[in-house]
Amino acid sequence: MFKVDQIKFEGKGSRNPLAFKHYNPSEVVGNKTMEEHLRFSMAYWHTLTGEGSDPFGAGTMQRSWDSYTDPMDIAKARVEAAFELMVKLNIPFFCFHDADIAPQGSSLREFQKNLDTITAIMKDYMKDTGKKLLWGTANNFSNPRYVHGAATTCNADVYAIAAAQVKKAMDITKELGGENYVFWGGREGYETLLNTDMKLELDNLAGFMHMAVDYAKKIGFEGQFLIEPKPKEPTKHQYDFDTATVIGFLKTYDLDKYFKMNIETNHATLAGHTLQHELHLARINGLLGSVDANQGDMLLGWDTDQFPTDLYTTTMAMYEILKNGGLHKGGLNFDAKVRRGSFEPEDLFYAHIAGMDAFAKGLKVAHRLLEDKVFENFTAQRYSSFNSGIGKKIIDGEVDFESLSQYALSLDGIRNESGRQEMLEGILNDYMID
Ligand code: XUL
Ligand code: CO
Repeated sequence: MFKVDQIKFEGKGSRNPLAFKHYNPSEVVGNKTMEEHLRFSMAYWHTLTGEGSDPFGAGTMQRSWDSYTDPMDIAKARVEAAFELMVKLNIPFFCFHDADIAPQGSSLREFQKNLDTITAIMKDYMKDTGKKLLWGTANNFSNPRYVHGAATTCNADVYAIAAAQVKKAMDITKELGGENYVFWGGREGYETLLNTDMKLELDNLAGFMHMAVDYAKKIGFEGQFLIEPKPKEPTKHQYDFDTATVIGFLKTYDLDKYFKMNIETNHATLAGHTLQHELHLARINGLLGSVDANQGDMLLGWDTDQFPTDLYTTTMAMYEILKNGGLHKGGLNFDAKVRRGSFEPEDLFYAHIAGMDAFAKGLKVAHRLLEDKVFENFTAQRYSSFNSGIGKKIIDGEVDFESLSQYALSLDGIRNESGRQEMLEGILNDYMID
C-alpha cells in the first residue's frame, strides 16, 4: 500500500530522511535494548483515520483506502495499511478507539458486529507480524449523543450507552491482548455552572470507573487502567485537568489503586505545565503509566498534536522514564498527526522517523546524564541541610513549632547558596550536543 521500503537504521552520519539516525532497536542502553525502553506505538486515529480537515476546510490526505466506498472495505484496508506501516517502521505497538477501527453503522448492535469482524482480522495480522496492542479505548465523544458528556451526561440513557461502549471496547482490548485500557474524558467536563450539577457528574464518573474495574475483574482483563488528563478542549473545563487534579479525583473516590496516568505532552502544555512536570508528578506518586508522545506549538493555544521533535522535551521525558524504572506496561504512543499540508503517504514515514529518532536520542542523553549523576549529585548537595542537625530532625519528624522556633531564635543569621540554574542548563546543552 505504501511505496516506501523497510526503514533501516543507518546511524548518525546518514542524510537519508527515510532511515533512522538514532533509533537502533537492538542497541543496548543501560540494562535494556532501545526497543524495550521506548515501546513505540502508532495511534490509529491520526495515522489511519485522520483526514487533515480543519474548521476552515475539508480533508487533504491522500490515502489509498479512500478508493473504497463501503465503510467495511475501508476499515479492512486500513488494517492492512496499519500493519504494513508498523512493520516498515519497526513500531511494535498500536492503540485505537473503537470508532477508529470499525464503522458505527446505524445502531449500537451493528457497531458491535463490525467491531467483532475487524477484531478477528486484526488478531490474524497480530499473529503474523508479532505487533501488539498497547491500549484500547472507547470514543465516547464524537457521536452527537455525547453532546452533554458520556459518564458525566445529564441523560441516564446516554450514560448506559457510554457504559455499553466501554464494556465492548474492554472486551476487544482483552481479546487482542491489550496491555492497558485508557480513559480520556473527551466530553467529561462542562461549559457553564448555570446548568451543571458538578457533584453529581463527578460521582457518576467515579461510579463509571468503578464499574469498569469490576468488569475487568469479571472478564479477567489484567491490563493497566489509565486516565489521560487534559485541561480543556472539547469542553471549557475538563474534569481531568492535569495529573494533580486526577490524583485528587482518584484518591477521593478510592480509585488510586486501579489507575495510573497516561500523560500527553500537548495536554501538559495546555495545562501550563511541561511534559517533564507531569511525568515527574505522576512518577513520585507511583502513577506513571504511559505517554502520548506529541508536542504542541508554543504560539497556539490548542491541541495541535504535532509529532514530537523537540529534543529537550524528549530528553527530559526519557530522564523521568528511566528514573521510573521504565514504562512497564506503558509505551510511547504517537498521538500525533501530520500537518494538513503534509498530505502524501510518505509523510507518515518521515513523521514517525523524526519522532522515533527524537526519543532515541533523548534516551541516550538521559542515560548519560543519569549515569554521571549530573543533576542528582547537584540536587542532593542542594538539600544536604536535611542530612544532619536540625534538618535531619525535621525529616525524622522529631520537631514541632516550639522546638523549631527555639532553634530559629538561636540562629545568628543564615546563608543560602546559589541554585546555579544557568550552569545546569549549560551542562544539559553540552550533553545534548555531544
Ligand atoms: C485527545 C486525545 C485522545 C486520547 C484517546 O486530545 O489525546 O486521542 O489519547 O482518547
Ligand atoms: Co492522547
